[in-house]
Amino acid sequence: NTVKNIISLDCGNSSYRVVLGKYDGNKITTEVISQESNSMIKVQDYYYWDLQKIFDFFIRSLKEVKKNIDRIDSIGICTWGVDFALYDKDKNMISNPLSYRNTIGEKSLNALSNDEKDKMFYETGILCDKINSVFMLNGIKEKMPDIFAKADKLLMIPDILNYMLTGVMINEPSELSTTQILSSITKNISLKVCNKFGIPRNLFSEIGIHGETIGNLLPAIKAEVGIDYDIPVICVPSHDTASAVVAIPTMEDNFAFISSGTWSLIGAELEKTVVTKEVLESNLTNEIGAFNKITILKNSAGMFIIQRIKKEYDEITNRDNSWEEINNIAELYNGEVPLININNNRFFNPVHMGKEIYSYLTETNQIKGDFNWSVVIKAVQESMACCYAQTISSLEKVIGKQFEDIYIVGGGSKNIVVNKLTAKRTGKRIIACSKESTSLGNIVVQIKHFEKDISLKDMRDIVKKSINLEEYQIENEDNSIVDRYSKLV
Ligand code: LRH
Repeated sequence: NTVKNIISLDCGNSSYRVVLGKYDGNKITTEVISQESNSMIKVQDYYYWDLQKIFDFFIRSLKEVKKNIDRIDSIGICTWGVDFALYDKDKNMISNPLSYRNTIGEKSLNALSNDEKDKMFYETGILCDKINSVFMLNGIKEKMPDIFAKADKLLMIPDILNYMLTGVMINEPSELSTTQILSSITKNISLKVCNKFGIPRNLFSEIGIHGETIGNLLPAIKAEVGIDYDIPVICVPSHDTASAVVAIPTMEDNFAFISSGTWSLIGAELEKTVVTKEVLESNLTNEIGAFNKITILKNSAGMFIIQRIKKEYDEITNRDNSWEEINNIAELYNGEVPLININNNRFFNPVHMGKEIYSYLTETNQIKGDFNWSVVIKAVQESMACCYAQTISSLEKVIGKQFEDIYIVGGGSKNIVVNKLTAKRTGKRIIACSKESTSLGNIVVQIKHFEKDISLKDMRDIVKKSINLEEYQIENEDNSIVDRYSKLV
């Protein structure tokens, strides 16, 4: 058995990285080759992503990785969901992708009646949410009509990178389901949604199939990187959540997960979408996962809030504080557990996160007196755990299953404080998996290019042999805190 050298590019909102996975026929060893921070760039009225910069980073990383291995065998791309760019009929990107943290999409969501929102959910399986691409696309139509008129194709962020690398345009299904234009029930573009919003059906390309080749690296890129053989770019579950869920090391069909990064995706894997009133009322959504599985989940604010707080605290202390230092500040607080509704819109993109949280705590009579960081940080940690506990319990109700274990995947799985609190508030066993779960999932799916008969279970077995797990279990001592959290507005 020769070792396969498999490359993953995983782009998150706060950083992107290239990971080399070496697969020896049994397990994968991973190495982070390079990493850079990512951020939205505000130009005049809008926040944009810089895709050319990410592309350049990837090419530099390929040059780097090539130095130490004989051959790159394949490549797969994952990114966050919902964002996209429009291409004209000559296949040129019309403008850099806007970030979902812009507000231009909100108007068209707010214009929908409750009945219309419910209908959108029953049609697509996806919960109406202001970040869904369908609303952004509508915002573009209204605010940037010339751009919309010129649009011939819509590519999601990973589709853009795949296109830059291969010259082939496809729409990958897990990522496309975050638009709310693809129905996760039929797995086809919803003509009803297209017609309702005046979105041309032909903006969409062929829908990719997981494990198949999108195309080979373009000759000019091969020349730039300095290689003379073909490298296939594989259609992996390119929504980071979908790849991270592949990397859950279990042989069970019934498991709960938290994919923890900028966002926290709290959910379970199913064979079919569940489109009931209960799902709708619990704010759950049915996204497309790997190999046509469904991930039913809640899209919750995640590490974004605490990352923002750290940034603000770093700025005022004029140094790069470690996470341990940040956690220690929270430990200084010993009053009653402070709670915020982490999904309240006021925490979506405030000017000052710390102050916004403190105002919330004051307004809800949880705290008096001058601003202090301890209570703010404590509130975020505690509230994240409560949100997880509340969501897992509504998930259990709507799908009629009980979970014993919760797998935490992604960068946030290394947040020990939140892991322990989650164990405490859920009363369940928390299994923290790999920090690089998205890349592991991405890499293990690429194995299908070399081993056609490999199943999703086989992939999870490979992951299981490849990583170390940390477990947390704490008696659930007080349910009243989760109840208190559930009542917050
Ligand atoms: C998580 C995620 C999430 C949302 C958001 C924009 O990284 O992909 O599922 O779609 O980013």
